[in-house]
This record gives sequence, structure tokens and C-alpha cells, in this order.
Amino acid sequence: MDRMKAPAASYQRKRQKGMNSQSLSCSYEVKFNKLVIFIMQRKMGMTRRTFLMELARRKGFRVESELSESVTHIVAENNSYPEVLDWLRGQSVGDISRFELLDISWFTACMEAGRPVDAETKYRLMEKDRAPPLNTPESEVPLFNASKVSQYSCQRKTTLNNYNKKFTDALEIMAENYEFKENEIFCLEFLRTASVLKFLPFPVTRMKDIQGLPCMGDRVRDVIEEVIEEGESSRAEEVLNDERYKSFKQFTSVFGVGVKTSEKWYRMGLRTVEEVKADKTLKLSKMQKAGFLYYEDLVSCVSKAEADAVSLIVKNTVCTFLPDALVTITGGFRRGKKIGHDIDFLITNPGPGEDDELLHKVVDLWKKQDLLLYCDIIESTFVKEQLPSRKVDAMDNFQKCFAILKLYQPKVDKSSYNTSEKIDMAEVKDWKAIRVDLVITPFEQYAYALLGWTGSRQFGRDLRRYATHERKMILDNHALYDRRKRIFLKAGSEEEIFAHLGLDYVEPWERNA
Ligand code: DCT
Ligand code: MG
Repeated sequence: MDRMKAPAASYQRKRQKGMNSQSLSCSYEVKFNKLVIFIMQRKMGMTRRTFLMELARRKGFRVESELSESVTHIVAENNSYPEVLDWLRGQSVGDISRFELLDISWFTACMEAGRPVDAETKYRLMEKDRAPPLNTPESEVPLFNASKVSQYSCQRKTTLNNYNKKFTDALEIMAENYEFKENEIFCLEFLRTASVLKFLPFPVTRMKDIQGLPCMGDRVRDVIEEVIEEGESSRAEEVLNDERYKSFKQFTSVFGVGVKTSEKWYRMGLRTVEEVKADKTLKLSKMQKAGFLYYEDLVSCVSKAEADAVSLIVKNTVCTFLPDALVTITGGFRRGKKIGHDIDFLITNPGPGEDDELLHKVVDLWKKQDLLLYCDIIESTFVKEQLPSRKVDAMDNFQKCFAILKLYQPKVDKSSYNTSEKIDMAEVKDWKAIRVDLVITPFEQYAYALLGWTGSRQFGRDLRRYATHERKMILDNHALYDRRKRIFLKAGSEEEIFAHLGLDYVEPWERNA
């Protein structure tokens, strides 16, 4: 703070001067108040600079002629990052880290769009080869290079070690609220930022720490800034206390209930799970009925020990019918998570021939063994040679089963009960309802299914986005299609898929994006 005091008077003078020179030009209505642009004259020349300033003002941007206190974005042309820094240091404007330093290409993109565009990495002037960042003493130069962080999470290795949980929690609450409002664009924007912060190998303590990182637009910066300053985000708090959000959060925690059903119930005036349960006029699907019946068990998370126990049951049952079948646990547990909301399994048969009846045989046996509380089998809708789906969150076409299994828990020690309490031991529930997804894949699609079902969801989305935008390929849980060569790329392992995409291999536990 003290550092800021000295230049304040000169800011004031310069600002007044700036306003005078601005008032000489025609006055235009300012449409975008959030950013104040300053264009560097160095290597650009006065004529071009005046022309560009006038153009931006005409389009509703606020442009200052002088480097005043209110400037947020500095635009330079044909100047390298060190050159801009040198020039700025000569301007005695105090803390220069508060400026966004941008190449003229950002300015041009704004003019073309007729509105401010995100200051993405490609537009930013940044340190190369780990040159010290703005105002950082030599001893504090971090070994982390923000400009090298990819916007795609499939090019980042993200373990479960999250140094920025208080930021990512706030951002994910905001994202979830947008999901409930079916605003997919804002939802993904917040999820992408959270994902970048999960990757950082250090906790963010100042805005400078996120400088140069991708996916740090104005909306998300506001949340981050507040968490840095206040320790929490008032906007995320507001969401947590919002009546609609609270109801949707409860409704969607029921198996079989999505945003659409929540919307319907909310419009009917229902607010809590208890109210929905009590309303006997509602028509519930079979899935939702099971969701309410086993609600308490299903909202309590599945532990790794429970996942291992269920895994044994699944493997034993599958192998009764197909001894050579490969049964793999996927989803969060494959990424090393210690808890989950369900357990996801992939089943494939490496031998010749497929058994379309396998899934039916498995659930029939569980029914006989009184292990099956619910099941919904979806038959395969895969069509040979079909092009991969371009939809980012599309469901795949594998035959699958959404089930609820009865997992018996260690026997209760009857002697620990006082006989005078007269507890009927037959009524003591000695099992827990567990959500299980079983997915059957043809062997030649197994690697793609494994990659897709291992997640995380964000990692999968970015893989597909990367394939589309950087490789002109289409990826889904079944296949990878090269649009330029017009061929399907075969893969027998996840490593081969990464190689087809020209990506470094990322281990499952590094996919917690
Ligand atoms: N997936 C998919 N297609 C679907 C559903 C899921 O490709 N129709 C992918 C995305 C992530 C992965 O499968 C597992 O999905 P979830 O079980 O929803 O996620 P998770 O990471 O296992 O998280 P959780 O611990 O909550 O189960
Ligand atoms: Mg899961």
C-alpha cells in the first residue's frame, strides 16, 4: 500500500491531463466500463496510435491518452515483453503488475468483435524462458511458467492434490448454479477456471499468481479476487443461500432426477426432498422411486473399501458366465479418489464373439441372490462405422446397466445389544444400497471406452475439444476419426489414443481436472 502513495499525485496530474486531451476528441458513449485501454506509442508512431484510439472510442471502449491510474489494459505493437516492461519501469506508475499487457492482436480482435474479448494467453505479452515476472525480486522468481499452461486440461497433469480448494469450491458452486439455470456457457467457463486452479502447484495468494494463465476472464477473476481478499466469495455464498439453488441441489441429489425434473417440481412450489416425498400426486419414474427408497444410503458416499467389495462381486458374477472377461473399475476410483457417488465398471471380452446376453445373465443372477435393488438395462445403439459424436456431453451408445446393489456390511455383533431393548435383529439393516454402472464394450472399442469412462468429466470434454480444434479429429467413447484422412484410428490402449492425438500420455491419477 505504501508503495502506492508516492505516485498518486502524479497519477492525479496525468489523469487530468489525460481527460483534457480526451475531451479534445469527439466524445463517444462508453459501452464497456470494465476496462480502460492505453495504447503504447513506442514503435507504433503517433498517427497510427491516434487512429487506433479514435477507432476504439467510436466502438464504445474507454481509451486513455495517458497512462493514468484507471488504465487496466496496455496494448503494444512490435514490442517484446521485456521492452514493454523497460518502458513501463521508466514511467514511475507504481505497481505495474495490475496491468494486462497485451499485443495489438488482442486489440484488433476486440475491434473486430465490437466488444472486449478475453485476454487469452495468445494475446498476452509474457515472460519467455522464465524471465522474472513483473516486480518480482530475483530471489522470489518462481519456477512456474504461466504462459506454458495449456487451456486444455488434457495437456495438464492434475492430481488430487488441490492447493486451491477454497477457490475451486467457490467456482464450482457458481458453475453448478449456472448448470441449474441451464446456462452451459457460463457453467463451462467456471469449470474450466476451477480446473486450471486445481492444476497449479502452489496456492494462489495474490492476483499476480494467476497472471498469464488461461481461462481467467473477468467474471471468474472477480470471484478469485474476492476469495484472495476476503477468504470467501460473497457471490458463491449468495448462491448457497439462494432458495432455487438449495432446492435444485436437493432434488438433483436424488437418483434419476435431473435439472428438468427439478425445474418442474420447483415451479410446482416444492422446495425440499421431504416435500416431494410427501406429495402423493406426483408421477415418479421407476428410477426416481428407487432414488427415494434408498435416498439416505445413496447420498452417503461410496468408500474405496466398498468399491473394492463391489468390484469382487462384479468380477465373480461376470466370470461365472465369461471366464476370460476383463472387468475394470473406471470413473473416480480409477483416478485414485477415495470416495465417489457411484462405482463405474467396464466389461469386455477379449476372446472372439460377443455375448449380448451377458448383462442380462448377470442381473438375473443378482436378482436370484437377492442382491439387486434396482436395474435399468439400456441396449446398445451403436451402429457400425458411425462417426463419433461431436456433442461434448453426449451419452455413448454402449449397452449398459444403471443398477443399485445391496452390499452386505460386516455382521452386527448381537451381544452388544441389551436384550431388554428388545431389538428385532431381523430389522437391523445389515446392507447398504450402492449405485453401480456397468458398461459393456466390444473389445476393439475398449481403449476408447476406458479413456472416456475414466474421466474426469472435464478431462474428457477437453480431450474432445482438443481433438476437434487442434487435430481436426472427432473423439468419443467409441472411436477417433481423422477428418482430414477420413479414417478411423484404431487403438488397443489409452497410450495409443494419446499418441494419435499427438499428446503426452497422462496417467489416470493425473486426470483429476
Ligand atoms: N461418463 C461418460 N458418459 C456418461 C457418463 C459418464 O463418458 N454417460 C464419463 C465421465 C466421467 C466418468 O464417465 C465417470 O462418471 P461419474 O461416475 O459421473 O464421475 P466420477 O468421476 O466417477 O465421479 P464420482 O466419484 O462422483 O462417481
Ligand atoms: Mg463414478
